[in-house]
Amino acid sequence: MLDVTVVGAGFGGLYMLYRLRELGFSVRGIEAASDVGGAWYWNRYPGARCDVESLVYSFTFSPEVDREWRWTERYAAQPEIQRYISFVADRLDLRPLIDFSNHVESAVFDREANCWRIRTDKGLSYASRYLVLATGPISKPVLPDIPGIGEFEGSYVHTARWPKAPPDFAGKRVGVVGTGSSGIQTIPMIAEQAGKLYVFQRTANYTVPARNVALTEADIAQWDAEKDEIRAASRIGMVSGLGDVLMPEAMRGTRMRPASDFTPEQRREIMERLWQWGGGAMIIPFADTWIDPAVNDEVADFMREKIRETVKDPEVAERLIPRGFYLGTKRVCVGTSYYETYNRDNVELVDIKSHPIERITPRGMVVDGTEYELDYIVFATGFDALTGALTSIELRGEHGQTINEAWAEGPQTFLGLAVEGFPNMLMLSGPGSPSVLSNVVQTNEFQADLIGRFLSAMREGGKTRFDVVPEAQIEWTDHVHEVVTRSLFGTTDSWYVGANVPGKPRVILPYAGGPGAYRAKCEEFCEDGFPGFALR
Ligand code: N01
Repeated sequence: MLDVTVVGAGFGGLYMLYRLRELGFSVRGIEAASDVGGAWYWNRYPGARCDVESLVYSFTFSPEVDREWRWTERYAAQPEIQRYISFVADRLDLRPLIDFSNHVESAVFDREANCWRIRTDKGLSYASRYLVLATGPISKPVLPDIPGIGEFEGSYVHTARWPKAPPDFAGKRVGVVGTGSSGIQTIPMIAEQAGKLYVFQRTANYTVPARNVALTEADIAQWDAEKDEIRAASRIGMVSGLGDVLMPEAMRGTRMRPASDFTPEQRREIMERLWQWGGGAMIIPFADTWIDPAVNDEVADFMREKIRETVKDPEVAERLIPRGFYLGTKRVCVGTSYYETYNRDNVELVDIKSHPIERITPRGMVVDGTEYELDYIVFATGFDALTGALTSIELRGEHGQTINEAWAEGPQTFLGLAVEGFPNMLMLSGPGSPSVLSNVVQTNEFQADLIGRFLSAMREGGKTRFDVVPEAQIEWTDHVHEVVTRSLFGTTDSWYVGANVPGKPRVILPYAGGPGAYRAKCEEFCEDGFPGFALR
């Protein structure tokens, strides 16, 4: 029997494998894709690029990797990130630990044998004392259920399942549905190729300019000097690490302070500087942007002005202006030439909020009685986030109950790490953890280290089974639900609260209390002998 099976070989799964192997556990990885990379393996649509800066969207645990890898751009594109993850897998000799091209269909806890029995679609099976699910927070794509989709005579594709042989849009009529982070990255790229591009927009979101640039020798030298400090800040902050790498110190400082520390003129100047600096920094220019509605409105108004300045047709500009939700409560997008793209003659914005898509026909898509003829439809329609990859596995706990049943009213976890009724099972970046509301790479590292510490303590204490204590799960889940009421996050229908998936319970999915508070809770858990878990 294996000690541990790790499902998923993205950033989290890879590091988990490494850590457990270093600690002397027998461990095996299972990955649905034919290569490492996780989200970065699948999301290879044109324009796919990380909207967190490459220097800080990297592993921090390995001096060898740090020394030998050199990022070329401020915001790395998908191919470079995929090369990075491959480099790490090779450098640390992790590939031999992984069974690729195997999708886990079921994982069932066997009470008698005290182990997880895991099966894949290719017929591989495993028995493992512990199960770690590193299946990724945004890995299960959602295709909208639009009548007639099967009759479409052109081709359609989801951004998160982009074929390795990419579609050739040259001169073609293309429709993109969805204007979240994926949509706004791919729309400008497709517009450059397509004969005609229709963007079907349901909700206008905020997009800030990335202002991506090549990294210079001087940038790398500055990073080397500052990286320990920046990484330390980005481990604990929701704010830091979002766009402030290589930023002058004075600009960084203002982001940690509430808006009321500044006069209206100073605030405007700060926002203008951040807008020009580009990237995620503008998402949260003041510490209370996501807490105080008045501050949020002021930042949102600033961005609305920028959209009006950029888009030449005032009617189109008005349709692109986000309204009706607080800035940041739907994830703000970071893009390149997004608003400028609507000044092109071959791009047309179609409003599907007031008139939803009626149906797909063999020739195209019907909205408000008009048939838009299309050769391709690109669905940039997002993910069943945080829980989708887990609930799509037949995951059965101690009494045969599925995770779907356990989470019928929304996910309940202890520290976002484990679930009552599912002994010896652990998650990385799962619901109830800071996950997508933090630097995910660093949170994965933290959780994987914690799991390593915990399983080592189990081994040293001669224990082979842990169970989440029901009260501990209730307490943590209540805290996750309570802490979100202190911010504006719960106010908006977004994938953060499961609102994008029909029938999914509407509850906050990630822990919104910040990675610093989360780490402190986890440290207490380790230092106090793992209360919340019953060990035997
Ligand atoms: O998905 P989304 P995404 N009919 O859910 C629309 C990460 N990411 O793939 O807002 C019509 O944000 C939907 O409309 P509405 C990042 O965390 C990171 O873009 O629901 N429209 C929305 O416009 C991001 O937040 C990077 O009204 C429908 C869009 O589709 C997360 O992944 C890059 C519809 C979906 O937006 C998800 O981003 C890309 C329907 N039935 C993504 N259903 C990085 O750079 C949905 N929509 C790191």
